[in-house]
Amino acid sequence: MTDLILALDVTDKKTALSIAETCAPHIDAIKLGYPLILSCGLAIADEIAVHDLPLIADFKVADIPNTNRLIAGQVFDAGFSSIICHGFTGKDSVLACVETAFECGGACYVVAEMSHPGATGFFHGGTAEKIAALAMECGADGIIAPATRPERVKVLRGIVGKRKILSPGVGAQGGEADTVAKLVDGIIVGRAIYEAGDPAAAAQSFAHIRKA
Ligand code: NUP
Repeated sequence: MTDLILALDVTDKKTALSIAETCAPHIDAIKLGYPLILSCGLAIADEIAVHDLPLIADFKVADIPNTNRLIAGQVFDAGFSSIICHGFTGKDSVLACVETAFECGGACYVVAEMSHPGATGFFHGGTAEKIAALAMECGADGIIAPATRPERVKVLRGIVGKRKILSPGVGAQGGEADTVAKLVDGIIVGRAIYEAGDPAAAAQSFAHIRKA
């Protein structure tokens, strides 16, 4: 069982609501990030919440502990169930997100290694491994690891054990759902679904990884 998480990175409110509605029966969670929230405001979370799916806030929070705490508080007040933060900021900043998530009954995921080609410049050479270990030390619920590099996901799995791995990069970035789904707890898919002529059918095309 691997979750299918829709990355709803559209900027038009009507489009976002329509895609959320048609895809809802075929997905396990919806991830909202800067594109939609900056365009429509945080309150869009309320309108998307009607589908009763967990909402993940992908703000990749990366500030000092006090600011991280304030950001995470806003996210959970708005009805999100999870937050994504960066880990390179260090233990105190990550702890601020993890603790706020815990206090609010939510979850916190730490970006261990990003999925785009340029990410190798900073995340390789031991950094991703250190961040994954830090995430575990801080009690995070899991990490974000790249579907574009299954071999790296395997390495990071060795560090996080049974804690969750959510993995973006399937489809538009070249990652293969079937390969990575076996290694992770959730795949995050954006353009391959929301840019499809029929987003619901595109979401449904991942049904086998949700059952496997
Ligand atoms: O390393 C990361 N890569 C990545 O693509 C961390 C992320 N959070 N994401 C997000 O996943 C990205 O911001 C987008 O929302 C989604 C992938 O979208 P797509 O490439 O499937 O369209």
